Amino acid sequence: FSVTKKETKPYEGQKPGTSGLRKKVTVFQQPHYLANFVQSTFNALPADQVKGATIVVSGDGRYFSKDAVQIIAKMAAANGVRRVWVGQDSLLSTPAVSAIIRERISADGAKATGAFILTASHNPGGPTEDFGIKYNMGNGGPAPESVTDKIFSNTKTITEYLIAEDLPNVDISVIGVTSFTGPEGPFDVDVFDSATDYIKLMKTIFDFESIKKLLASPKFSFCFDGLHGVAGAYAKRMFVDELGASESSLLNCVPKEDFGGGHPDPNLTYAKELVDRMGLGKTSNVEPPEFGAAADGDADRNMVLGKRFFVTPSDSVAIIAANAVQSIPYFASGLKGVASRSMPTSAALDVVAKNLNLKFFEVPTGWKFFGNLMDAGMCSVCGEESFGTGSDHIREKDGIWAVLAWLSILAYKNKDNLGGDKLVTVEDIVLQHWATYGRHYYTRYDYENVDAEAAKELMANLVKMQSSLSDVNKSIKEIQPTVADVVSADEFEYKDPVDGSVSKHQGIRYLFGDGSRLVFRLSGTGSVGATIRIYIEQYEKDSSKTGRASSDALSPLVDVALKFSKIKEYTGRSAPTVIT
Ligand code: VG1
Ligand code: CO
Repeated sequence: FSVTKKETKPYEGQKPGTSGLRKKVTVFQQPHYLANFVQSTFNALPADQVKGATIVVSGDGRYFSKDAVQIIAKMAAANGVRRVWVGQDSLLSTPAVSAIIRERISADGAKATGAFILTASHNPGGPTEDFGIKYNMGNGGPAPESVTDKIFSNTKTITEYLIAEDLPNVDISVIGVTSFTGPEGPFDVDVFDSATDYIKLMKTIFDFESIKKLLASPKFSFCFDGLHGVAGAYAKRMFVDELGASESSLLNCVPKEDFGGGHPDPNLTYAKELVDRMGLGKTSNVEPPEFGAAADGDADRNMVLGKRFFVTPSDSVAIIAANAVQSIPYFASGLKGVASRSMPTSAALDVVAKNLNLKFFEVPTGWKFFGNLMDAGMCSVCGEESFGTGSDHIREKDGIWAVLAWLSILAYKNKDNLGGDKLVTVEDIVLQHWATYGRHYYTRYDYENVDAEAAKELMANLVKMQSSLSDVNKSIKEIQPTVADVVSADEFEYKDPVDGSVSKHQGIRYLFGDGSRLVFRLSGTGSVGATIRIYIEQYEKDSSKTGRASSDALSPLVDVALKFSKIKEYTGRSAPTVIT
């Protein structure tokens, strides 16, 4: 093949958000739009991570992925990349990409130095929906802000990019290596099975035999919803072939370019079919399974449900941390001293960390902040309120890992009981956890796609109000006289303890005397307008009061959050789009 230099002009707005660049497919289909971003990324990397390098290119299989893979392969070839690794049909979950960067070795001993992950995660897919791209580094984690800032600044000045226009398209539905020769030497496209490396890694972490026994127990029943995302490329191999679950326990596990027209977001609103099946939605006469779970489009998120019971993600990570050492072989020698969570995530994990005498870190939203801590051996288990849970086995959150973690905990708690009358259930485990550690009532209100200017003004007002706590408390008391006082208020700022880098403006916090919190942030993953997130949390230590309905317990604080922020006045919205 030969190399062509193409002239181009910068596009505005190619700033990577919380997790890469996410826009409508139609935006990505503009001439050179994707190419500009890819070249800007190559130009932001050290030369040895491009020339002669091995790079992974794949994603959640959403619409436009197959075109994007071919464009990126041609550009990689032209930029001197030695080979690209592609999951069959361009399918690789975000956690599997991370695992492949870290674990996979080519026949000649090469390892990948990075990856283009093609996903917009939980955003809908299809010709009029979203596409996304992000770059992960050699440690398997999302590029840090120092790199994404460089990529963004390159997109603002780009004038040309390199592409091997005459490189034929490679059939990525077929496993195998296709080799080419260019001006600088050989270039390979290596298409491989999407699931093998990932399953191999999971086997080194979990005790598959004990999970198998649990799934085989007549008392236990299991259900997994792939929401038509990339999790489907793993679910049958993992849960059916390896662990012995029945095929009928898998829902929506055929990956589709448009996610079946749905919103591949594992929460109580969008994972409707699973929610109904678990007895939390439409009533039915069929007895729900004991355990249910779902993953998002790129399978890095998870939702865990028991029979008629929802586990909040903030509780989930706390419970995994509290039980990891006994239940999961990977952690048998102890957690590396540290658990950590993103700032808006509830403090349930903090209480566990304190109890187990583990140091813990509070980082800004987005998985990239966990990577440095993990690389430095400071963090084993971490999680986010947004249905993200994971550990230092890779550098992304990991939906299927979280399911296996919960199955491991259930297997451990029931190991002498599989033939008994009644198994220890998901609900039992959570109630026991609350009895030991107290409960963090928690909810998040999302106002999606609101006017960006209005959102900015609302946030600016919340920052301005922070200058006088006495005024804050006066107006809060007028809304709800019974809530505690706000004792501090700030914008969250994080100094990375490993590299000293500082991230500012990471969310507006109002902290109450009784441990309650209100947090306000703008989403960094949307593709149009702005999304305002309000996080509402209240801690209850008294075990006689941990059994209330979450919405009842939180109702005064919710009232304060909505009225104090004047959300209706600013946005014209009388209700959130999604409540989790
Ligand atoms: C959201 C979540 C955040 C998560 C991010 C990426 O970001 O709140 O916790 O890390 O999505 O997840 P934001 O900026 O929209 O609040 V994923 O599964 O979309 O890669
Ligand atoms: Co995701």
